Amino acid sequence: MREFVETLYDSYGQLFRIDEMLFENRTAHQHLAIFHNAAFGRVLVLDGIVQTTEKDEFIYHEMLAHVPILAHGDARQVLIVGGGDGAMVREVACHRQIEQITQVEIDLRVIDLCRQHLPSHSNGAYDDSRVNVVIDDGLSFMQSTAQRFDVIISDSTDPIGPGEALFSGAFYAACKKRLNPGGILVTQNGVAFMQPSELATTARRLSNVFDDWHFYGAAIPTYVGGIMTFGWATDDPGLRHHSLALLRQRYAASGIQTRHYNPELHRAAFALPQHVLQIIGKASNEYRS
Ligand code: AG3
Repeated sequence: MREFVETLYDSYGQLFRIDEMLFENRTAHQHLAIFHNAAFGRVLVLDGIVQTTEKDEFIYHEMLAHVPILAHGDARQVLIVGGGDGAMVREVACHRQIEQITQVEIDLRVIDLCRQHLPSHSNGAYDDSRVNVVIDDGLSFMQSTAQRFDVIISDSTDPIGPGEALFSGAFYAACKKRLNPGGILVTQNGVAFMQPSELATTARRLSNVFDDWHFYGAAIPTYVGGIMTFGWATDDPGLRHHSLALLRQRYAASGIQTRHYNPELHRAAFALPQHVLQIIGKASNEYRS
């Protein structure tokens, strides 16, 4: 019996029994493993860090796709940066009004190996004619493309290795330039309790670039240690304060089927605990009384 121990943190982590190893090797960019675990189904690991599992991926992908798309209300052009496992493409493609989905992924092998060994993640979404895959570094793509987007989703690894550039001020500035008016950038931003400095750094960088920025959260079992925070950045502060009635109407009209997302949760996800507000520099006494 083999075990996988995640190496993300020095003194704490999670352990999976490897019931079957499906693939394990280096790609040109990183070490990649896909194995089966009885509790979580197939698990994708990059450079020793769990990226996604069959059992709990829906929480992450639904929250990172549907929150900005339904908040925007009329997204036509969507960009996914990273997301080589294909589940973000799958969730975005559920929205019928979207005309073009561009995905920029640095490592073609991630896409190919996940289509082969993790097929329920993309679930055929790469056959959708609206999807255009670009194999490139996310930062250099953002700095060179002339395209504009209504929603940009940074579905990245942690800021270690190939993912580091996607947490830079230069990346956020490039995203802002490539957003249409009323466009929204959302980002994978780590587990707040375990990665507070990553959160604080992103907060500072987003505040330098965007008129309105915040974070929202979701608890995802295999990103251990509490809620994961997602960065939110736009030039329109109203987009994170929509009424429940409006979100319900958009959700119903979209026809999407979800297992985690719903309009009530959409609104609630922006309510952050005091200790997280402190990390991002937004805690104030009015929340305490
Ligand atoms: N990428 C986010 C993995 C983050 C894991 N890190 C952590 N536990 N802080 C997910 C890619 C899914 N498409």
